[in-house]
Amino acid sequence: MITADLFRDPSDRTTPIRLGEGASLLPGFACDRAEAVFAALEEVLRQAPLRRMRTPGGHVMTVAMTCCGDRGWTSDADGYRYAARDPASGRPWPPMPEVFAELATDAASAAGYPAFVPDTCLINRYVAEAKLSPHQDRDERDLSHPIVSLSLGLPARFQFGGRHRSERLLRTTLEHGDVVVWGGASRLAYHGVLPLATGRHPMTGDCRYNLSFRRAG
Ligand code: MD3
Ligand code: FE
Repeated sequence: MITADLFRDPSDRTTPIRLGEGASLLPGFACDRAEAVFAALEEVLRQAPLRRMRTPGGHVMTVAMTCCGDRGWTSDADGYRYAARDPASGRPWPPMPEVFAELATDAASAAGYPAFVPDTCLINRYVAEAKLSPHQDRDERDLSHPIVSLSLGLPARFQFGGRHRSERLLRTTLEHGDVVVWGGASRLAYHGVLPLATGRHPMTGDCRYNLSFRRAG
């Protein structure tokens, strides 16, 4: 068997599910604040519009991205990095909304990482067929901080493995309101998102958003 589905009881929206060493799925953790988070997201997107970035290898990503907070992740022909300004506008990234930071701190705490304070949020938007190939996130200065990830809108098939690309990938579905906290040994796990299936969600329409809260500086 190449991949395996993780057991989920759809009626259980409270118990953390262990995805790996240091990684917890909190099903529906953000459902009750999704409306407030989405309103704040729309305001951020007005100030720093989503854009499809170019990879150092010369491809244009299918996922559209933007950021908020003290710095933001960007990619272009020169490589990947965190920068204090939005290269599209030359202005600082929009400030991180309080509802974002509070959600990230609360989720990290529920997963066993007390006092997590993000300094950036990377916002990904997937439309049908958009995907993210397996990769590691290692551009942050101190990899002892976890990453907190929130899914909004259409569901996605998410895959994750180990610290080496050769390790077997497991799959799970990330749904609207789900939060995953990645720390410890899972912080350097390879992970990716399979091409998004067409659909419609009452909050987001034909797309999925993923917000990942990080401490990059
Ligand atoms: C596992 N985003 O932006 S979030 C990314 O759904 C990214 O948009 C995906 O991977 C998305 O870099 C997945 C879940 C996630 C985020 C960071 C991780 C999983 C992670 C870091 C280490 C291990
Ligand atoms: Fe990632």
